[in-house]
Amino acid sequence: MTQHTQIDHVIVGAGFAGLCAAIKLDEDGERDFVVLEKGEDVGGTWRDNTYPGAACDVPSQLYSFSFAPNREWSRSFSAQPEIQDYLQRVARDSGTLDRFRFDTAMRDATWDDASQRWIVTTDDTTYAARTLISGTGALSEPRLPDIDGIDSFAGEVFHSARWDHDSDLRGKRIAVIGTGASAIQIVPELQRVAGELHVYQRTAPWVIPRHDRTYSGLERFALRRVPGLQQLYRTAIYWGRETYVPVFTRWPRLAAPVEQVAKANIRKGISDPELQRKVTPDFQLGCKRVLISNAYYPALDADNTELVTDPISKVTPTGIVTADGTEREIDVLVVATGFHTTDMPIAEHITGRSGRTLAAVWAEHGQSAYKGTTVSGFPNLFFIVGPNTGLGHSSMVFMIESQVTYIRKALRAMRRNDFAELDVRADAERAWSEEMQRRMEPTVWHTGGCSSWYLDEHGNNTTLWPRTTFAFRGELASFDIDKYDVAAPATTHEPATLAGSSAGGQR
Ligand code: N01
Repeated sequence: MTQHTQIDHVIVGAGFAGLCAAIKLDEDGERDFVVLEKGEDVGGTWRDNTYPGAACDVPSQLYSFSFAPNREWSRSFSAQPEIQDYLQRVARDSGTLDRFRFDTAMRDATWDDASQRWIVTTDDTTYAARTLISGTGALSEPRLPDIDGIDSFAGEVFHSARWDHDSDLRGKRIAVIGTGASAIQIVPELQRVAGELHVYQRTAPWVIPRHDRTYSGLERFALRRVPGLQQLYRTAIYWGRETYVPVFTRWPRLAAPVEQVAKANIRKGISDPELQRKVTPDFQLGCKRVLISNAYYPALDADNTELVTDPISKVTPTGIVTADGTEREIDVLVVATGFHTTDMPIAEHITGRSGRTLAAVWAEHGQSAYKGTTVSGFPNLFFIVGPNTGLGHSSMVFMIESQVTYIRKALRAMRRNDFAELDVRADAERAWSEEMQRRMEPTVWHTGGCSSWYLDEHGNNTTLWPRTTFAFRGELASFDIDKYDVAAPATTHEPATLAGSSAGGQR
């Protein structure tokens, strides 16, 4: 019989989400946990996305944990190495790294009713865990395009999130498929070194200027030394960003002046009127993520770059053929085609009380989770960055901290009341998801005339949060146990009772 390692919590993923969970659980005295991380380091998406030009499009001051402010940011929008350094530093300083297992993927997690635990397997260990906390996020599994012949390409090919740094790109003929947030950062860097650069655009994105700058020595000194200054700066940026919410969710037409700014950005960066026309979006700003760059349009306008808007019909061993029959020969193919966002891969590996995987459950109506965190029939499973928690306008770190607060309160309720199980009620989860979809109706993500990774195959937006981030924080500020079925440890054969309250159903 397999030996099970008894443990309180298994946390999956060591990016911002998993790291935050580990630190805060540790702070609460919940020290019996392991963090399973398939990569070799902390950082998650910031460890994986090392492509040239990788940087954050959320201002640096907002892009850190509230409990671990970074006094060292060198510029207003940080580049990937600085963010990765920050995460490594926070992890080191937290004193929790002894419980991180790197190069260790979670294979499967199955709820076991008899022991009231998650049986979690890795290649070499089987854990029996009281709770399972997923911090794998929505942008971790690259989505490769389903293009005829792509496997036959004989040159080098890699996804933006799996950059091959051994590849010498100087003077090469390079193709980039995609014009999303990753591609617009990559293209200017490649244009500088490539012999020829072909950018394959399916949909032109909105790109506004990037107001990025290096902090002066005086600013850095002041941010480090003047009490409260950094917090003030952060707060000002936070509230500035929140003003986008009513525009995206209620009155998308208010974004018209920003569209004019974006069009001016096109005219500034591109001289050729035909190219200007090709890069002008045909949907409302905000429907897809609004991108920021000063370098993208000039790179497209450069002599060694061609923007290809004819659809790709196939890839051959030597190049890419478009619908008009033209074949462009290339040496390197960069696939910047995004991630599995509405079909979280971890869901295939989690089996709940009914014996069905989460992927099978979600396949029926699309992914959903109560408050983006808990799923009915999957007791003691908590998501961080779960369904409908994504943002287009502000920092995910704020959402992550809000969810971790909710999880901590759930764990405290379990300890206080000696509950072995918390299972969100199906009606509560359904009502939450229906409210999400009702709130989505007037948003630009539905009405803006684009197709985006925010929407699933049913046309539902199961990725973004449709309200302010402070509303999210408010919703998750306390643990609403009345929305949960609870159960006492089976060995006691006693029904669970809630200390000081009659709320909450019992199994
Ligand atoms: O991916 P995307 P990404 N044939 O899905 C195209 C975050 N991020 O990696 O628009 C041809 O946005 C697709 O075309 P279309 C951020 O949240 C943050 O760029 O679907 N083209 C699109 O142009 C972002 O939203 C930062 O018509 C195909 C592109 O590929 C998320 O990551 C930086 C295709 C995919 O764009 C994902 O961004 C970078 C096909 N078969 C990323 N399939 C920060 O700065 C897809 N495309 C924080």
